[in-house]
Amino acid sequence: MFIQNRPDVSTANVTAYPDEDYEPITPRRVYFDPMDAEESVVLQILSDSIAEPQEVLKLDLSDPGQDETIGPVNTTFIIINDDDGKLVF
Ligand SMILES: [Ca+2]
Ligand SMILES: [Ca+2]
Repeated sequence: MFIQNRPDVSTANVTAYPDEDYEPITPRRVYFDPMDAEESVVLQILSDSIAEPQEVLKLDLSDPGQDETIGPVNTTFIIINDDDGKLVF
């Protein structure tokens, strides 16, 4: 029997700000085929012209379908490296 795992994926802030540093993803389904451990999600990073430290957001998997489970790792962190020059302290 062919059963897909269909959790939701969504973005959450750590130090990056939605609509300022990245386009947030409201919870949406991703589809894992049986024995499939990877799926791709396109995330839009928003550029600015401000020199700033690295910014961090995360992708969370949640709300698996009925009779489905999510493994112990349900979050991945994404680091946005600044490309606007050196910070001066
Ligand atoms: Ca920024
Ligand atoms: Ca910047």
